[in-house]
Amino acid sequence: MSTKKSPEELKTIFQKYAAKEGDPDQLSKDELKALIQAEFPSLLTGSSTLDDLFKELDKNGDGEVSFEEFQVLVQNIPQ
Ligand SMILES: [Ca+2]
Ligand SMILES: [Ca+2]
Repeated sequence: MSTKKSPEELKTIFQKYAAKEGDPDQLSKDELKALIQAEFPSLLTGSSTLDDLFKELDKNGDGEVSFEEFQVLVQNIPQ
């Protein structure tokens, strides 16, 4: 199963999960967790934990992941 998604699909996925609580344009850690578990479970195999991923993604350290920050994750998914 390929995890490759088009930019439009990614935006749709991001918005679906980001809108669950708080700022609809930002993923909280809980929202990121739900997104990853449902859409990219392969990211949590091996040594990466959700905490590691979240820290890595939240480049500006505001405690939430924006769509720009989220795209970094997707580029790192092994195809
Ligand atoms: Ca949110
Ligand atoms: Ca951030």
